[in-house]
Amino acid sequence: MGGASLERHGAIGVITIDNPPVNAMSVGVPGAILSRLEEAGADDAIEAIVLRGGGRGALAGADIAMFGKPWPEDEPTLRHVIPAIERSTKPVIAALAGYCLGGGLEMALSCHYRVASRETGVGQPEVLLGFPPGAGGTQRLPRIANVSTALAMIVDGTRVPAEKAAEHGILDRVIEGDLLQGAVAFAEERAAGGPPHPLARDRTPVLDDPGIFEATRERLARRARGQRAPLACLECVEMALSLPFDEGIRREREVFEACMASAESKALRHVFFAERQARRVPGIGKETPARPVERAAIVGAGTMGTGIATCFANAGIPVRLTDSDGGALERALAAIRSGYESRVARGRIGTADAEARMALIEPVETMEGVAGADLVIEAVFEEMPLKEEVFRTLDAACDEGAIIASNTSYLDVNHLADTVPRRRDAGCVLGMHFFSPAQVMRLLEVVRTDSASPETLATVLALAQRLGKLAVVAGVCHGFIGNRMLEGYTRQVRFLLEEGASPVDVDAAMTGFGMAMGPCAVADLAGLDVSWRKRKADAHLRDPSKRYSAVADRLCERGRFGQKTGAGYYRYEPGSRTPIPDPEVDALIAEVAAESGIARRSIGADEIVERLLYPLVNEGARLLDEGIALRASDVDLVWINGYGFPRWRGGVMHWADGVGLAAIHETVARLDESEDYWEPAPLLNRLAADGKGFADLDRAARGG
Ligand code: T1G
Ligand code: NAD
Repeated sequence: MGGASLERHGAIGVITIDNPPVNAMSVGVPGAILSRLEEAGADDAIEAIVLRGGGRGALAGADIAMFGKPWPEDEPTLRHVIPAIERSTKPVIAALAGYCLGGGLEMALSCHYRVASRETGVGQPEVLLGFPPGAGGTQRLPRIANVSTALAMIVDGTRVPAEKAAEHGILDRVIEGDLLQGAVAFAEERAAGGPPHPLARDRTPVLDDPGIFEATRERLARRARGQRAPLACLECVEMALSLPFDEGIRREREVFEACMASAESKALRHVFFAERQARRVPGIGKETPARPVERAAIVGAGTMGTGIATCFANAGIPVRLTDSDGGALERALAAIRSGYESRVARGRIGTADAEARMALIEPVETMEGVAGADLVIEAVFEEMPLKEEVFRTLDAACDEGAIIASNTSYLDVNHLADTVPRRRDAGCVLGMHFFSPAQVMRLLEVVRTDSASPETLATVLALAQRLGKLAVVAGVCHGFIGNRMLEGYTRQVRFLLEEGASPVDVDAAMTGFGMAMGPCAVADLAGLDVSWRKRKADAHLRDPSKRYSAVADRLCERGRFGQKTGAGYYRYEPGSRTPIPDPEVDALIAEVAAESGIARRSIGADEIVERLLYPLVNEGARLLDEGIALRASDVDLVWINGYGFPRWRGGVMHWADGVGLAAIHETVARLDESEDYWEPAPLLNRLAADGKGFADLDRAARGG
């Protein structure tokens, strides 16, 4: 159990909170802080108190694992610590290092002063967990920083680096060198200066921009559709201006508690732990050595190769890029350069930084040029014979021990490993499935081949973190986790169109649900031609007895490949990405429906949502049963970070648990009677019969 200690440094009492790894306010910690505060207060030799986190110094706030669980009745909480700090007649100085977040920052804001080392980040990330700060953050921060700064921090949950925080008055000093020494020196100065020592509660908020609430409200209406917490944050900050301090604190707590009990918050907390759970991979432990990746190479400088090379450069890793088509290589470099130029123009990165990143990308003319790389990612066309050939050439060109990864979307990576037996036997082949645009999308599916060694996997997982990616491990199958599930989703889109929904109906239902984009708009953005070509190539494999919709094929036959041809499910004005409903498409769909003898009807949003999401749930259950996905929460992460599923709904499997698997099973079984592709997954049958959810399954797998 965590605690807190008190040490004397001359006339300064230093309280160190000790609850590794991030000094969260778990049961026992607030009580220990209170006791140390009392001791320091009673000690006449102490003139001022420094309060800091132990270890690397983080103060991560409330213990998230405790939410929704009962807090022992006689145990003090952070909300007892804060008034005790404010009552202290000796000045209390928060000394911050690493991260100071949530309740950690709220505690620091209640101190008389705050100092921090330069690499510290401060923030109120509560909104990302579905609630506003609940220990006074919404009332104190706007009294310390100006209102628009506080509002942005609380509504968006963004972290502010120490230097910026000092500019905003959140920190009184940024300490160079040893933090403890600097904090003690600062405390001595303030103690010598004598009272009064300022408290946030006594200050008046400064409304620096009178239009800020309205502007933020409008922004949230667009960006945070369907979510409650961001708006709740805004309302709480507004109260800092309209209510007396103590009344504001009371109201903040009410809003906090209501939000904490919401499905939205439950979902976001689920995602927080899911992200940390995803790093736990059977057979890989802290003791598994990860090899350093000092140099990388990418083969294929198309859409994906270009984005992946950018990822490496952004992470400071030298990367070689090659393509059999010299023109493609030139275009890739031009695209990367213009990407950086636009980031410079928008003030995201400095010119020198952009140049430095550009310099890390080295074009090479042949695949032999990848020699010396620790890891090579293949991103050529999605054709097995071509990839086999590329793998063989790479195997000959690469150093012994170098990892060869494929960015294939669907193909059998075990088969690819078999084409390079020596490297397969060394455990050095696997899939690294990036998502487009690779430099933006956070998801990386790490496809674990049967032969991949624990070291290779550990290396790639560590690399993913350096690249800023969220890695989810998937087994080998057609399409892995995400794309395999996608098939049922897009199939139902075409069926619904035939049955009477328009592209606008489908997209509006799904964005209304919270998806980042509707499926028809996504198809237009990604391009309809690639899957069309694939469907034509695989036509002989299709079961002719099963329902098939020709809607997408028919669009492609008319040259409607999506945005790139100015027309797909929608039409587009030249240079614009705004989808415009097109009567020609409506007529085309009606024609296809008539040919198939389908009577058209009007279809409501609820039915659209069910018809598109239930196949995801059903396929997700199959992936779990087959061991392709390690846990349901991994499936959630894939759909949130790769396919625009709303994070605040917790991912598709978490959402399904909320709907109830028995209810979903009933609908799936009913649809199965009249339409192909709906056969309930065995796992869905079992869980529904047992009255269980996917969370129960995950919990059992964790052994608790
Ligand atoms: N509570 C419980 N466990 C936490 C935790 C927390 N607040 N923060 C981190 N952990 C665990 C995490 O699960 C992991 O465990 C380990 O610590 C290392 O974390 C009243 C109500 C601090 C930036 O939202 O953003 O205060 O998986 O792997 O990448 O208003 O953790 O190893 O077993 O993420 O270095 C607000 C959440 C709470 C901060 C460190 N605070 N944490 O990142 O390591 S609400 C937050 C983070 C609140 C008040 C309210 C990050 C980090 P394990 P990690 P990291
Ligand atoms: P792309 O057509 O944009 O680029 C492929 C590049 O590979 C072309 O520049 C081509 O010249 C090059 N190439 C072909 N043969 C080569 C060879 N022998 N040696 C070197 N270069 C060669 O394709 P893409 O969209 O970037 O897809 C690449 C891979 O990534 C595919 O396997 C695809 O399935 C996968 N993928 C694509 C996406 C996506 O959204 N586009 C997403 C994830 C994964």
